[in-house]
Amino acid sequence: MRDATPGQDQSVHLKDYAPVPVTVTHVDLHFRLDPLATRVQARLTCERRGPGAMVLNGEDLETVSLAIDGTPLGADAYTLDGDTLTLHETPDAFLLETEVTIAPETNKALSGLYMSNGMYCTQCEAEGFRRITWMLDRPDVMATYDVEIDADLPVLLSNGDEVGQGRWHDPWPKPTYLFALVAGNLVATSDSFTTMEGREVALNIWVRPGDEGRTAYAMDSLKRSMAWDERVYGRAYDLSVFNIVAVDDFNMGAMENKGLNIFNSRYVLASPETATDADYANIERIVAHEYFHNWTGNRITCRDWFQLCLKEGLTVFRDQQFSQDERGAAVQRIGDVMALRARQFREDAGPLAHPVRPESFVEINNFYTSTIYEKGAEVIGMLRTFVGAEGYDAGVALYFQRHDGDAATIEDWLRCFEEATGRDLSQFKLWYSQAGTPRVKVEEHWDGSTYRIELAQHVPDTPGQTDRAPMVIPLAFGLLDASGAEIRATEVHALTKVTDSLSFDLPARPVLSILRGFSAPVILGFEQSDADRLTLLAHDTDPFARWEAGRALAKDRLMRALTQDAPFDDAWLDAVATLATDDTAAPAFRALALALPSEEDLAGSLHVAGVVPDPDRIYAMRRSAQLAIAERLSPAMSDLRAACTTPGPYDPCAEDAGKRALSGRLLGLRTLIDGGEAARAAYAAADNMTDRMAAFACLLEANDDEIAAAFEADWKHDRLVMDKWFTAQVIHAAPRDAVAVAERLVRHPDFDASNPNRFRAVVGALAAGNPAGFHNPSGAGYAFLARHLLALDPVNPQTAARLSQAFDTWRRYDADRQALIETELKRMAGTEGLSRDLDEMVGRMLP
Ligand code: B3K
Ligand code: ZN
Repeated sequence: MRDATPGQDQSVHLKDYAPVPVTVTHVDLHFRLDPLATRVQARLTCERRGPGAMVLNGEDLETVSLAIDGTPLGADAYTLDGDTLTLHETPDAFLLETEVTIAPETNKALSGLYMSNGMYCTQCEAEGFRRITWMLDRPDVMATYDVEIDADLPVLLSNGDEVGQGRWHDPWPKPTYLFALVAGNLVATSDSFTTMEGREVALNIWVRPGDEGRTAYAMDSLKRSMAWDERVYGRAYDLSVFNIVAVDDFNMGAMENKGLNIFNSRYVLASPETATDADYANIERIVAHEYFHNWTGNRITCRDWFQLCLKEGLTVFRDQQFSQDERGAAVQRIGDVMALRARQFREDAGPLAHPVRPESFVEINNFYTSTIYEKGAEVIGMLRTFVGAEGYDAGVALYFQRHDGDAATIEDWLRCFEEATGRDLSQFKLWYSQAGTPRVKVEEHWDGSTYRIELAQHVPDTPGQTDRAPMVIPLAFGLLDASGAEIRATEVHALTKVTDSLSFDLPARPVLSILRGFSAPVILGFEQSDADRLTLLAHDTDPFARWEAGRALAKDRLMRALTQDAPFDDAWLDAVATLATDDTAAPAFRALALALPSEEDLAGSLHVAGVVPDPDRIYAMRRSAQLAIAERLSPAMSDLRAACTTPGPYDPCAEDAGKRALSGRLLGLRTLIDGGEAARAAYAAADNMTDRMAAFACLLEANDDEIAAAFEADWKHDRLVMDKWFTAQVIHAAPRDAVAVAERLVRHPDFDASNPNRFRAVVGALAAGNPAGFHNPSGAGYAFLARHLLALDPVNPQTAARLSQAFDTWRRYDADRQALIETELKRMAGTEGLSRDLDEMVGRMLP
């Protein structure tokens, strides 16, 4: 239980937003760095904007002095109360000078100024700046900054342009959350970029000495991102330097601090020997995402944290567009939809469901969710579909022009589209306030000459929300004839009412291809015939719909196997084999088509169908389906695998990565038949980490007793590779062994709970990567997770709270499992001194 005044509501509400009475327009900071006693002197240029006292935020600060316009503050001029400093009476314009000391070395929460491997670094979003000095720590207070860093270290970085050794000036007004400082013994890979405005920008990627050979791909991604944002959105970079720093201890992926992005080292460092194709793709995507924030987030920021999707949803949408352009639209879109369904649909279906723009929170760090990010991106995509590509471009252009330099709201954003296109977006706006994944029911009717589609929408109840209004649901669809030829190209029907229908006069009953490109984040209730799905799988011109048809067939088989013990039929296995061997289809697409719905997906679908999921049975049934596919493909296997070889040295390009993805998938199937023989050969022959990891995973699945030790001996020295080693052993353990494997790994000398990557590599892997292992009927998986979350919480509450989300599906399971999970949730809730972060998460998950 958190120490809080009993009965006091700790929530912050959107409806309570009020601007500050006194603002800060310029911040002048002087740092004298020291691990245990860093001195921070701040000079804040303050201006009155309305009536009321100035209330500054501060956390874990040792206050040394306070003065206004050079005069020290008398004891009655201010109140220091916990985490706030209230100045009772202030002039209309004044200079507030403060001096505090902080201890970066002991800051293991990794928020504010902290140390990682001897390097000083910062993380201020969302509310970390208050752990550095007294300030109005909220996004609608935007100031210019001058920073001076005093330390005996070779590299001293902050935001903006360098104006002297360790001295930085940031001319662009920014909120506190974009502040950054880095100091340490670092080396840079440098390059440059000339903007479309002719500005020469120095680009540096700073890493620890020894890592400089692994920065090339991040640099290449950065330059392509800069060119793309100019070409597609007309946005150019606006400072003389852009710095990226790689840090080993980091709570999330990366951070878009103005001119000084700080990255988790796993999303910067890559070499063919140490990084997989997925790592390369993530580096490209995250470098782009943080760079794109320079306009969508930094130049135009959020008025308050309730508007978080304004920058995150839009920036995810932009990075998805970029990845589609760089890597191929079809495969990228399918991957993005798979991730949305796995994380966001799950979130929307459980106790943590919340709208894209939440109305209240206790700890904002708990709201950096898949709903804000990925559903937020889908909402932008729907907006673009709804107003058309030209309307979207016009709305975005107006947004940049009108709001540059502002802390904006969703209302500001939507108004730009209404004005630019003349469309009324009031119903569309419900996507920001109504939580839950809408269901769209589709029924077809054919009377011999008219084909009619009946549509009905419904938004299920979510915590605190019932009886929702109908939403605007853009449904992209096309029609095929029975031979698979397209008879109507894609058009978009906006479903705006609860029910609606569409009719077409046609000579024969068509095949409907609906929700093309996944045009809306909804769950379709459409009992389409096998014959129609097979036609779509073979012929649909929309690659997403084609993949989806295969997915629906596979899911249907697995669901029937799980609920009725139905065998896997030849028609389905033949269709899978036909697609797998279709060399006119891209290997990456075929790899995706061979992937069965995940255990988690099946558990969620069973729950929706009113069946209690049994994780062990799901695991076993998926394995039998894989075995059936493996047997069906067996005669073609050697030829198929041979066709996946990539010529020449490793190249992370999408085309080669697609071949490796298919090759890895085939090796997994092969291993089910040969017990690991092919995988052993593949492991020995691998000359890159993608192939090596694929073979390693197969060998773990095949219970090879020696492979983990062999891998460790080769890679012990490499932290990022060892993270993979930890994770793979947990997720590829047999369900009954998974907890024991995780228990063994947390006792490994290289396990370090205070490093978030390593903590996630073991504890997160069990909670999210081995469902049947986590849901072990003994409850050992639940106890393991709760124990580690409770141990981490006092040290790093953000990461502990984030991983607690693994419990959010607990209501799906049988009474015994529910009781076991409830015990753990209650144990956590009842723990003295629980962080605000974990307390809020556990409280939302308990009834
Ligand atoms: N804006 C950061 C996320 C900050 C998370 C704070 N708990 C990274 C990003 O979305 O680009
Ligand atoms: Zn972001």
